[in-house]
Amino acid sequence: KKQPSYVLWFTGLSGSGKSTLANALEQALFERGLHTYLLDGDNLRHGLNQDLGFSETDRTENMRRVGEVSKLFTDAGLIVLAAFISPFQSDRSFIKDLIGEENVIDVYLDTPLSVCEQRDTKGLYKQARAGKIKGFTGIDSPYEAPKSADIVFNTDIMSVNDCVSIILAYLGRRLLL
Ligand code: GGZ
Repeated sequence: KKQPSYVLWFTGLSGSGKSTLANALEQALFERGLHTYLLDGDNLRHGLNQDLGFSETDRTENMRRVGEVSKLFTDAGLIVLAAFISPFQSDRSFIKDLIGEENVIDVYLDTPLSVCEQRDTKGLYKQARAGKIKGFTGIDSPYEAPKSADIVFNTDIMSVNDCVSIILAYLGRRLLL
């Protein structure tokens, strides 16, 4: 049986839990015999997008390229998990137009800034507050919250496992597993 192919698009602040959740979900999909590919800021910004910074123009270009790559991987029959801050509504809409609205499921990690900042796994918020990083999302660069995401989680009050179960149930209902 041919597996369904589509994009799971994770959006949210730095430290909101996008990569953690995308990784856990990828593992669960793998265990179901599904073929996936995970794209995130880490693997793309070190390679394909190493020429891009964090200006609004560069973030938009980051999204455009990620969108095109996601489209190629879905054409190849994979489930793509894309984890990017993707702060701008217009860029997220562009992705849906490019790949087809019905083929993109957006998962909004609505974790409060205060919680992301407290986690500060890489110490980036601290540097942003100190003015050592300029244009940091949530501090001095905007994050436009999605108004109609398919799935919304606050990872401050939800465990990774619960989030994974909810997404799997959602995908099951839409016959995407
Ligand atoms: C936001 C930044 C910045 C600035 C470096 N603003 O927590 P992280 O470290 O691992 O994830 C963040 C990552 C964001 O890359 P994306 O490609 O997801 O961003 S976007 O969708 O906006 O293009 C963070 C790190 O890069 N980082 N500087 N100024 N995040």
